[in-house]
Amino acid sequence: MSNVKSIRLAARVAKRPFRVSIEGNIGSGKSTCIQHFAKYKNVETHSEPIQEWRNVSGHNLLGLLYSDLKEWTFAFQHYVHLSRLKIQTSPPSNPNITVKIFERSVQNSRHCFVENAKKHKFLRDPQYQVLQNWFDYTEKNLDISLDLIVYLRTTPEVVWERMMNRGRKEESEVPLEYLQQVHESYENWFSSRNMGCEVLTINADRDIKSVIEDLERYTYKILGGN
Ligand code: UDP
Ligand code: D5M
Ligand code: MG
Repeated sequence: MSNVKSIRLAARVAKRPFRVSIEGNIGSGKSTCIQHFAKYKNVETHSEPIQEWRNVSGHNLLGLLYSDLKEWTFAFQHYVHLSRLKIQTSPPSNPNITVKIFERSVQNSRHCFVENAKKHKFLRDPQYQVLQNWFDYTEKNLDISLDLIVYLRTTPEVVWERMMNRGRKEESEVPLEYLQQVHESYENWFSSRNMGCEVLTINADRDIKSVIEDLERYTYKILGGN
């Protein structure tokens, strides 16, 4: 149980758990780091539901995405949007939950992957506009706000190597260039004026032990303390 007494204002007023999104490039260590917080009884953790993306009524959407980004980005973004909405807005699993920590966010899809897809023409303009309409509607009508972002910042070469060593079959042909694009999109997103919440940046090129030590140091903040 954390000793955090004060969960920050926005979450308190909205009577919902404090929301933390763990962000970073593919292979930056998000899924590994998120497990670290599962030990707290007042924390609910959500890794990305990769297994769901691999089996949409028998279709492997993640595999299709990387087989042809131009053909499948539109469908993939719709499905990811649904996954992220469920995670971000679902009520906590029990009344003791005061903090929700999840891997990536609706905001990430919008400002990072979808912007990247538009820039590199994986989405055509009508498709991009349809997605923008969904994001606008979602933001206006549902509370998807974040209270803190933890950015596991990496260099593309480091995470490309990790991704290759991890050996997910769908990602086996993903070139370094794609991770460079995703990195640039993250950097652009986080350099924008109006993030809506604090961004805690951690150097995640280092070994996982050092990254976890940093996260330990920031536990109070990550668990909603001021
Ligand atoms: N990994 C690593 N060092 C780190 C973080 C992760 O070697 O500092 C490895 C980890 O064991 C996994 C891969 O890199 O094989 C990607 O980690 P993870 O799936 O947690 O990253 P994500 O893609 O979720 O950000
Ligand atoms: O992310 C899991 C995998 O899913 C990785 O190949 C990136 C991909 N992903 C996740 N979200 C998106 C969006 N919104 N668009 C395109 N691709 C996406 P990992 O970082 O390995 O945990
Ligand atoms: Mg992951």
